[in-house]
Amino acid sequence: AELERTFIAIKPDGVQRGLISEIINRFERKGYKLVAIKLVIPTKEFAEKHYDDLRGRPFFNGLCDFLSSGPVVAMVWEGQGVIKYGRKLIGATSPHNSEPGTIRGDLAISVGRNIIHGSDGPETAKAEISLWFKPDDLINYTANAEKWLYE
Ligand code: YYY
Ligand code: MG
Repeated sequence: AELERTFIAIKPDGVQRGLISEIINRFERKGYKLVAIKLVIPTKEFAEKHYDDLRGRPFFNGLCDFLSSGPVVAMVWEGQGVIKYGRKLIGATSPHNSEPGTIRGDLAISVGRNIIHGSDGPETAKAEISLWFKPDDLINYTANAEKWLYE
């Protein structure tokens, strides 16, 4: 149905804590469609590109060190409203402010170990998807449940 796509990444803390399936499950059971996925250890330079808009912030260096410190699950999820609602599923940046029921609210404590990344708007979604994936990595297919998810 809807071709809106967002970039979602499980950061090294989420991977090491065994939360890959827990996080994927929340997007999957909502009804969103997985269109790309890979496990990758980003270089520091790549992490800096990903977080380019945060260059100059006091936590920038530590954040990029952290993102490049181990395996990351990089994904693209598709569905109606997935960019904005994906951020809702994730919760506020600081887990102190994330509501229970959200991924960060339920599963994380510190802002610097908040286990997941999600694009914050249509422009960043487009930029992040093309930074992390080649066009050929994105799989176009019809999910069986689509006619039960969309009118
Ligand atoms: O998009 P989101 O991940 O919710 O927050 P951003 O403001 O884009 O910051 C990216 C990343 O930086 C955040 O997930 C944790 C880290 N960070 C931090 O360590 N300390 C802060 N005060 C703000 C953000
Ligand atoms: Mg952000």
